[in-house]
Amino acid sequence: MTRLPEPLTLTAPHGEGTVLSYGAHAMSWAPEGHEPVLWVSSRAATETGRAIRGGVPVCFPWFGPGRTGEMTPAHGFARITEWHLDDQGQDDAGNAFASFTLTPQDVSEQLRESFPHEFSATLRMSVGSALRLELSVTNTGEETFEIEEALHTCLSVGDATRVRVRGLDGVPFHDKVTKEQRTQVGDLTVEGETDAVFAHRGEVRVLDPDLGRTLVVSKEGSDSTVVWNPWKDKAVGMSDFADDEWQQMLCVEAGNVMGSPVRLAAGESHVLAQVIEVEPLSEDDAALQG
Ligand code: TA6
Repeated sequence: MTRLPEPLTLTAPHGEGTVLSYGAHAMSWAPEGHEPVLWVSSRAATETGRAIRGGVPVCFPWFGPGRTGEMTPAHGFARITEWHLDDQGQDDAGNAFASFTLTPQDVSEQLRESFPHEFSATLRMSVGSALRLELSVTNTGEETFEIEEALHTCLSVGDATRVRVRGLDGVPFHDKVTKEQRTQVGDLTVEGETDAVFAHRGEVRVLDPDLGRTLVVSKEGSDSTVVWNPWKDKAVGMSDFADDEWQQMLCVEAGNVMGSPVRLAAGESHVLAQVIEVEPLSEDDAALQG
């Protein structure tokens, strides 16, 4: 294990962020005039070889233990591997961006055995008044393969027990806590350990009465939306969670996981994107939480 690389700072007129080449890991983003939007644990790993708790881990080429339920490391090898910075600058809209690539040659031989395919992955982070993350995967080999992927976005919230996630009403989901198939009714609220994989392609809005803001989370090329909060009991058992931090975070993840893998024939590519913007909380929504 070695110390993490220095973060790359992306500075734009309407926002600023930081990203590591290790895992192509977005670590921070704050739009002009707002508090930081991404949460990172105070006990997050500071050395390579371990996943970083918080920011936006890139889950690839599998999610969690994979569809076999036995894959290691959890969430694949991309987030614990050094990516190559291959471009950075300002785009025509004035956003600051950086782009990283990963190929099998960058992955340790041992980890590569779990996914013996030729691929090229690119993670592009763009910051300004919005945060845009794009994971593009190309099958550069001769054989068709399937992947799972997710942008495991950890949002900073004032109090997870008081936020409401709007946009999932009526959406079916797999409850990873109870192992049940269920359907969401109304806004999602966090009343215990929450670990849900929704069959969902649209936008969600995270209403945060304590920070007085709405985080608008939209996406492209994604059939799964994952919502996760470990709650206090599970967080206490995680060394990279300070005991009370679970209440200041909520993961809302764009992905293609479990029953919605991405299948790529030779030469095919797929892009998964997530965009986060900050809006003020409406008076009606603020009143909801009292
Ligand atoms: O995205 C939710 C989830 O799959 C949960 O099941 C939980 O395991 C979380 O990811 C964190 O995973 P990690 O490997 O980063 O501890």
